[in-house]
Amino acid sequence: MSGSLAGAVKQAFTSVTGQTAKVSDLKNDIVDPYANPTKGLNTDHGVLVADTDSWLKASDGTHTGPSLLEDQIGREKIHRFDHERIPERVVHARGAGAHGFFKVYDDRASKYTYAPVLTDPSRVTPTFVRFSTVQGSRGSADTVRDVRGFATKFYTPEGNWDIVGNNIPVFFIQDAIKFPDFVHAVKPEPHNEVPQGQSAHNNFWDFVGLQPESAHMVMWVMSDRAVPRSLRMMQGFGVNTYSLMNAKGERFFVKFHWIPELGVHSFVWDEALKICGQDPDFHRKDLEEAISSGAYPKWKFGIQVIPEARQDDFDFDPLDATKIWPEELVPLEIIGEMTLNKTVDEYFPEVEQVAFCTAHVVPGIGFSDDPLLQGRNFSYFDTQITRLGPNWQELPINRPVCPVMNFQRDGAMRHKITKGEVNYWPNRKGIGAPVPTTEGGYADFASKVQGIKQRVRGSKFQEHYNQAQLFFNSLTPYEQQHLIDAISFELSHCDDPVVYKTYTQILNNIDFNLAKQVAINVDGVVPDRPGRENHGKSTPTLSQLYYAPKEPTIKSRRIAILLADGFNLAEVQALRAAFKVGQATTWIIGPRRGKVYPSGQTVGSGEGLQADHHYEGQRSTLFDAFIIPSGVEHARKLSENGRTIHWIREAFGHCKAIGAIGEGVTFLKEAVQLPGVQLQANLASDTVTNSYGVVTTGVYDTGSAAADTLKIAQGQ
Ligand code: HDD
Repeated sequence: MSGSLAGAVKQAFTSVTGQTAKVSDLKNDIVDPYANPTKGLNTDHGVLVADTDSWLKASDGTHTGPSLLEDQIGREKIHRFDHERIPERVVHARGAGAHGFFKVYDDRASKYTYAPVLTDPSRVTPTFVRFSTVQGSRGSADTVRDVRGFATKFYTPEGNWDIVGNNIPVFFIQDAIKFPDFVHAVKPEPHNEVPQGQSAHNNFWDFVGLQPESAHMVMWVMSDRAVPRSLRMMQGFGVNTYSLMNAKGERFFVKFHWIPELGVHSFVWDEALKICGQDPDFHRKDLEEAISSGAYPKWKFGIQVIPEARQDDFDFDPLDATKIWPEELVPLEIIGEMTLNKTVDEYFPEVEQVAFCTAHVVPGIGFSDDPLLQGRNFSYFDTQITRLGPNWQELPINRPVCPVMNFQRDGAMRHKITKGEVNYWPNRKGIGAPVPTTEGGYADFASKVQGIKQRVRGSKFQEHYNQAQLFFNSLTPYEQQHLIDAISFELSHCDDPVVYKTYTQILNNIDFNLAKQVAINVDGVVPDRPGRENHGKSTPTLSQLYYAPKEPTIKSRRIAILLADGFNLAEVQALRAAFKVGQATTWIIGPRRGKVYPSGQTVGSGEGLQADHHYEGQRSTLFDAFIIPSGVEHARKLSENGRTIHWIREAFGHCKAIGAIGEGVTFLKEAVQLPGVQLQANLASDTVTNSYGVVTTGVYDTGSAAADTLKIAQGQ
């Protein structure tokens, strides 16, 4: 791009600020039949259609008669329908996406890179993010145990930049050549296409047992990280090692991080399993609900940087994707943030057709010799050709917001029409036509390469257990227990003893107690001594707790108020108002979807309060917290109903926040009368009692409700 053209592009881009640069780019492609009604229904070639309900027939009026092939309108409809499906992604098939924007706080990263997207604080870069699960197909459930994809497209004036990351910072394999083997092993088995949306089967555990480089990643996938509460409450990682180049011509290795504003939170396994059936679309609905209600998901953006000259200074190889860079050794520098503020208008053209590519970088950002990244740089472009055709980058969601001019031409589904007599370079036209530029073009970092051609991996790539131990050691005791339970669940689903006996032996290289407990649970090989000493090191940044927001928040949390007829209306109104202030959403759950009647109103004829769901319509798993207000009749009816007792018992078992007032406390106490549970509950005064995370009070001052309720909901 010539200098003057580059300037004009930058100006055009920044004048349309923020996310609107991409959103407005898409405007011409968006059809809204409701906002601009056309005269009628058309065929694809624009002819008005009078009847879209009956195929053209040879009928005598009494009998239907044969359908005629000559009906071009019927044929067109069926042809188009027959070809609606495109191949789903070979991995990460199920996803949800949203538009947003990215900003850096200042220019501090300019010591590492000259990429304006990372250094110019006046820029608002439009982004599109697609979150995904890996194993399941497009129709699988959201809350399965799996890695989550976190792929971000930055539409910059210098071209598109994609970070195609995950919510886990490491990967199963070190070298891209193993990817087909790994994916075949984790996907449904070839003979019966089982299982869907999970790794709990022989082939996955067989493979990882024979491929010990996956040990570290297996720890992460069996931890709570793999059952996130929300796509908005997980970290994102670029995983691979990229490079940054600065204006002085120096090069740095870099890892990219996303840190969610709301903290990192997970389901307990039992909840995740149940939601797979109760609401398989839970995560994509949660994303849509948050953005639509104005609770925009936000992440801080950080980089870890290692100067090229320090590559050999660590006991791990910084180019090995099965290793993290511990933050004690390589600090995380927070340089910006991303907000998602717009849901998609139509799923297929946006979320299904968005196509990422690790090789999409902009000037100032480059690659490294990370052997996983090198293979990925080949694979992504290639897979889009199968999914979307060779002109996939012209699709509205994928095309850059800066001009694209070159001599790539033709191919299936070419959209653009390019003027001019020449489609090659060099050509007689020269300046004025697209010419390679000397200013602002992508510059490869000039580096010396030497070696002997051979199929090898670096010497530090041979060590597989140090960081698996580091991760396990860094978890809190309950996080460790969840991990032990998860591996036990998965190995219990493997029926080949070779598989589960091998894996319990692998575990003994990570932690003796971990291996012993799992082996006892699943009939594995119970060790009598550690397979390898535990180095005992830990680091706080690996536990989810580390990311808890500084101020507790109920923002975007789903709070259910459980009601029966005869409840205290003033309390419910005060609670709802308080939750609204805290930006939580409140849901009234009653005996019927319709009016529920407070004390003082006649059931069936009072003004009532509209319930969002009835007891059978939803389950406790779908909410973060519960409130049971006071009311004599209401509490009695709740106590008599098996389903409402189950709501509260299940919520209690899942360690959810539960609040109860007055007679509501009596119901709550009865419902959670479980072996070993001695709930301290306050029935007598307005003092708030907190026991097992259950918050109770006998009397509730609805006048000062807002402040109090927020404190209660935040567990203070
Ligand atoms: Fe990959 C999709 C993330 C290794 C080959 N990958 C895909 C997506 C994500 C990742 C988030 C979904 C993108 C979307 O939403 O459209 N993949 C990763 C991460 C990896 C990784 C974090 C390890 C660091 N992937 C990896 C390797 C290869 C691939 C080693 C092949 C050599 N990945 C693909 C693919 C996919 C893909 C086959 C399927 C659909 C697509 O690309 O667009 O090319």
